Amino acid sequence: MKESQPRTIYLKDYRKPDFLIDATDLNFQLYEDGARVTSQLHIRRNPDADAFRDVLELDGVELQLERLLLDGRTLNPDEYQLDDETLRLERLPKQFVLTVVTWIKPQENTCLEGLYRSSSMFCTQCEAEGFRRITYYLDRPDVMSSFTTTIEAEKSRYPVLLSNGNPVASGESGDRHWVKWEDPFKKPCYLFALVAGDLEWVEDSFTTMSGREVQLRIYVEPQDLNKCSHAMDSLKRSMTWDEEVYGREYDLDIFNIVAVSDFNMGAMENKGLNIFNSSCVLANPETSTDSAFQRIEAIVAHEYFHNWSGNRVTCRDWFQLSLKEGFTVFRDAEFSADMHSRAVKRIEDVALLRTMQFAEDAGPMSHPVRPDSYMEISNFYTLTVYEKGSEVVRMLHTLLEPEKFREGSDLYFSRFDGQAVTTDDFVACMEEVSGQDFTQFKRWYSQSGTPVLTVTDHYDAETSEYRLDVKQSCPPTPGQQEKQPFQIPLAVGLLDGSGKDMPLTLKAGQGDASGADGDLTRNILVRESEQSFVFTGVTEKPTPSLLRSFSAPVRLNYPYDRNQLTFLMSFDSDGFNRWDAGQKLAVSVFNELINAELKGEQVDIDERYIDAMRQVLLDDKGDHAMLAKMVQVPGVSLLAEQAEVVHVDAILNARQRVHERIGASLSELLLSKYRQLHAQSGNALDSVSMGLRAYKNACLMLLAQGGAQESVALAKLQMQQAQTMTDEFGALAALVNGPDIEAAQSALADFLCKWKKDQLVMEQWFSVQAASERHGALDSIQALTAHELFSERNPNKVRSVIGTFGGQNWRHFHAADGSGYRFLREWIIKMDGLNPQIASRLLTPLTRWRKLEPQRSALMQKELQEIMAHPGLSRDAYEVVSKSLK
Ligand code: 0A1
Ligand code: ZN
Repeated sequence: MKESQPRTIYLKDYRKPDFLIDATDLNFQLYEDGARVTSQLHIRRNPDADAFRDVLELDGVELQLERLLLDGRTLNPDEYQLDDETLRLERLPKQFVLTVVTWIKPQENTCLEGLYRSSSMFCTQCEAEGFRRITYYLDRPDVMSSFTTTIEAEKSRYPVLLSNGNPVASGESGDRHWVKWEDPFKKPCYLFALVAGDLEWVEDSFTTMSGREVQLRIYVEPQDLNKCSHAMDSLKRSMTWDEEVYGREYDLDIFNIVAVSDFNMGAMENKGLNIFNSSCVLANPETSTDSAFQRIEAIVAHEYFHNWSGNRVTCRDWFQLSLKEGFTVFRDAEFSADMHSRAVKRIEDVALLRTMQFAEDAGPMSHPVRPDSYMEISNFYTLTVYEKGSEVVRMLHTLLEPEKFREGSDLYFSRFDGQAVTTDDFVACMEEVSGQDFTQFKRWYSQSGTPVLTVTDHYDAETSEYRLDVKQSCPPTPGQQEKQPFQIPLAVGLLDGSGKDMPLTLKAGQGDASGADGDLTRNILVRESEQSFVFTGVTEKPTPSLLRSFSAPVRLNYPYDRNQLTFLMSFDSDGFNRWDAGQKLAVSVFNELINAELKGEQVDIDERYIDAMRQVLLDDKGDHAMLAKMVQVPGVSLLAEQAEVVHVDAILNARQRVHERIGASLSELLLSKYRQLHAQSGNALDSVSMGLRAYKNACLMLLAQGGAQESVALAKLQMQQAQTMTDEFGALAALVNGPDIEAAQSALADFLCKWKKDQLVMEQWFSVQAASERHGALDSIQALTAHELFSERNPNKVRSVIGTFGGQNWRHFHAADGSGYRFLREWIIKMDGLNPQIASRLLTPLTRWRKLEPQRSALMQKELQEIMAHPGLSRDAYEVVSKSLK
């Protein structure tokens, strides 16, 4: 914890390292009261240093230095300087071996960075700057070294000893044993990993495209052995996909995954030894929902894909984080789209982007995809770096089209293999293969904020010309008042009166577009702040379908009327835009209700919205996963994000009215749809069955939220008879959000009784209550935090209760008396003393205080000020709070 104000690090200050570490030999002796780490660093001056300074500054945090040797000679304390974060040595030879012996205490490590304990094992998390909690090192990603790692521990407690690469030697003495690992690939220390524990594993193998056999293992605690097969299958599918789509082959003889229960994030791509939050890898149909299955498949793929996009080619500095994360998210999204429904995957990703990333981009922590400064890098593992970064790569993919994009990625991987590079290097490869100039495009990396596209149109029946007038702007964001225009691919289709796509011909000299004349979708290229595009041969006034498949991460304004939206919902050939038309319709209906309520007026719910829902429910041919998305009512977070000022009560009342109205008008249809889907859905794990279950449970939830009493009996029965967790949990959620409180309470009790031994199922049980308007009042939340299965040391539990309450429970978190805010503040302060990364993430909902109506805004601000005044606040929390209050 820091007393003084943390320092800001700037991209513009980047300098190459003065020293390089060619080889790193590590030796870990693990004990019950601590660990001794001996590291031998083979160091030399960097011949390419910007301006060589003969001062070696090694990073180190909370280390006890036991010995320091230079070329075998022990150094006296007056031969080096040591402070809380640095070990400094001067007047060094050109090349030398530094031996560092440190004593660390994994047992007392509650921040879960560096080496720590989870259950009965030792494990590590080094990204971004955790390695400095293990030993003194040049903890920066552009210092790449070869590693050997010897782990020694008590044999009976820790029969499994793992690190990166391949095991090359092992031995025993007395009750202790050791294993030596060698990683042939140079890597930055953030990719280092170690695991020691009493683990079991499932094993499989994969033959790569060049015919090499790779041994695959997933290590778990013994009770979880029956939850590994899905991750293993996902891994093999990912390996095949990366060979087929990117030509990328795995490079070691072993690929290991370990599941740990205490983990700050989802998973980590350590070279050859991926470490996963158990919730992101373990699954079986009895204990895991279909969404969990899909999430696991995507995360396994994501971490595996990092082996090339991240590990073989890594980041020069942490400002380049999106180089690996944006690209890898794009890769995993395409993988999931290929495995399941492309449109549904796109809908899910865009929904996340629009609710969460847009909010981030409009808030006090707004930053470019490539940030230009930070205080604590852990705060920049954000939706902007990951999801918006992926959208930026997607736009490059669109601009190049698949073949050229693949050429560009081949060039990138071959040119920079084994190097630490920048997002500019990545874009340069795409420029080189395509001959396009991406100078303007690169503003997507350097400018923050969500661009707004305002489109109007004009049809001229006489000339058969249709003109789109496009304006772009981007609101000011912290540190960036003025923005330059972006290069935006805007995918357009034009529907004729019967709902068919018209062939598109762009008038020459009116801007450019990808594709060819006659195509049904064209990506017009918006580059100016105001620009017009003219289509010729348009024989009737069309309905435009704009931003198809969400071709750019922008807010789009076009004055659609509700009839046009229902028309697009039925006929747009772009699945994403069919769904989006429904969203736009719903949001416009909600806004009408909200605005009326604020003026003290009463308006009726537009019948066209209810009708549109009815049409979806009557659709017997559509893809069920897609229909499940189409019937979803926009969440409070989306409505809040789109509002200028958030009036919580008005939004909640509008939602209640809409739910009641759906209940009153559509219950019968929902019931019969539910019954029909229930009879068909079964328990198989294929995409079709998952779609059926998703749609069925969406219908059940709408019935429950609409107050239909029938939903209670149906949900109870579904819960009793469920053969999958999707059905069991879907029913529980419907009861918890339904009209019968007693039924909900007894279902929660039964569920607890049945599943209390399964930590991951219990996380779901905690979060369904924490999110509930009915069951998540503050006293219930407090009771959850006192529950014997809750632990403040376990990030998943904290997220399930406190994170869910702050992020999703709009009714009780935003209680008008400020009690929800106070409660969150207390938890943030408590967590900050234990695990600053978690504390910092819990802060997010409070940082949105400026958008709320005045009373709530003031209450939230007051809590932030209290946190700010808390002595010893971590750098993580300090950065978020101080920027929020600015
Ligand atoms: N690179 C990982 C994410 C990750 C980042 C930080 C962590 O600890 C602080 C852990 C994981 C990924 O993208 O999956
Ligand atoms: Zn990643």
